[in-house]
Amino acid sequence: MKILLINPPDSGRSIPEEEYGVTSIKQIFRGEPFGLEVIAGALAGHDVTILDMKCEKEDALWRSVSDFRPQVIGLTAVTCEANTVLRYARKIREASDSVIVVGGNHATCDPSYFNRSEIDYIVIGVGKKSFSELISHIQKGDRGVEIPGIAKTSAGSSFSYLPRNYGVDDLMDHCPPRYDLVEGYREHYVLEKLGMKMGFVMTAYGCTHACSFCTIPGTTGGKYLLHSPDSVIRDIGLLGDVPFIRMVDANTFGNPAASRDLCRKIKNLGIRKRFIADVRADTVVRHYDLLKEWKEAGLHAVVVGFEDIQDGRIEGYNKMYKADIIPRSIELLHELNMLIVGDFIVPPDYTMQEFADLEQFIVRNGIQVPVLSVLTPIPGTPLYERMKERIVIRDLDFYTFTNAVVPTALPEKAFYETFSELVKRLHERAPRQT
Ligand code: B12
Ligand code: SF4
Repeated sequence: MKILLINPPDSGRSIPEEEYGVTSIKQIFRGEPFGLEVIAGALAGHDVTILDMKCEKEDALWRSVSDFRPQVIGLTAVTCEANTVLRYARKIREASDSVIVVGGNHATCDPSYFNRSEIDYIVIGVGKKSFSELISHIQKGDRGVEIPGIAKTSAGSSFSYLPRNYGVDDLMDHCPPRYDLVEGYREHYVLEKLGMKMGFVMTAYGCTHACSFCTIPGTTGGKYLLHSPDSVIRDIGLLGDVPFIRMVDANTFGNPAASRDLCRKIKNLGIRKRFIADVRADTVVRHYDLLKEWKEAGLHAVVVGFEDIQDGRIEGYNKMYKADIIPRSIELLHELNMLIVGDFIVPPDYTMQEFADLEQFIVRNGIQVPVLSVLTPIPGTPLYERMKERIVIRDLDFYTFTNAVVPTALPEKAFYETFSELVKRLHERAPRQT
């Protein structure tokens, strides 16, 4: 069958960018549509194309639909891309009779959002195996089948689907991601400041924790699923001469023993790459030796979701550690000479004093690349349940993690001015090399 997989363009709106002169909020890491490459890996025998609209102009989409004439079109979306994907789906529906499937982070968090006539199926959570099962059924002409983890849309009537009991089988380690399908785009997937190519691999899916704001635990039903070290090494090899490897796990060192095993294999095989991984602050402190081994294996930068510096707020996020672990983890990362990309969440009820304390903390602790986002309740998360009554901005275009979607404690203008000025100051301080 002919299958077209579409990565939507950069979407969404940002008040600090539109009104307060911030230009630096855009992600420092650009990257390939890895979720689509992964699902394409399980579609052997089919004619699959990936269209990355983050690198194309809009007419490429309509050309692809009319020239390639796909029988199935799959779209992926995070929350701020959901409306763009619906817009695409509506236009595709008018122009073709393709089966239209949506998957990815937003489809997983809030599948009912896509229960509309322009969509046929919604794939929830880890989608590699379930989507390949769906394709087999569609090929046989069986479109009514119930597959766990996939919802058939029923616009206008009640919405339900069979939940899937995700397991390592869903990762289908024996089928590598189809990196070849984005080869033509590879020059776009660069580390902005260095202009160096970067490729994605995944070592583990899901997370060992369940922070209240985070969408990741929902993608695996709360499980932490490990890829085999051999499959990770195979994937690094498939990326060829790409110098930077971003491990796009949400939590790379969640199983220290397995992670040590992978690290040693990389070292023993003499693989020489610069790795970027996501790590929890408490993992750095508890498993410093592991980080040290990874440093020797090429770990260059770590993305750490510190989120806040106060115990009360950290507890509210269910991070499961105390604030004092944060400076200790930073100290250890400095000892390793590791580049720290530190994520912090600014809640809409932040006070001037809290803004000042956060800035002081970041500067004092020498976090080289601080990334500030505004607390955003994504449907499907515990945080959303807590905040939903107070939400004043419901348009998902604003769910770029840069806007206050509930009222701010400070006057709104003061909140955005303070946030934007802080982002600009921190950006100016950041080192040229990431
Ligand atoms: C790499 C990455 C990026 C890359 C994206 C590259 C690309 N795709 O074009 C870049 C850096 C550009 C990026 C940008 C942003 N990102 Co981002 N990103 C990630 C990251 C780290 C990894 C994604 C990934 O590759 N996962 C691995 C693959 C295999 O998993 P997957 O994509 O979920 O795919 C699986 C399933 O979802 C499903 N699936 C996915 N798509 C489809 C499609 C179909 C048809 C089917 C059947 C199945 C299916 O099957 C796949 C295999 O199981 C995640 C965190 C994480 N660890 O997941 C955040 C994450 C996805 N990003 C997030 C956010 C918020 C953003 C930004 C808004 C941040 C910002 N302020 O700029 C922007 C959005 C861009 C925009 N404005 O349009 C959030 C999304 C939360 C949400 N619901 O909105 C996440 C979860 C991180 C977080 N902090 O919570 N991001
Ligand atoms: S924020 Fe990080 S540690 Fe917390 S659940 Fe999400 S991925 Fe896991």
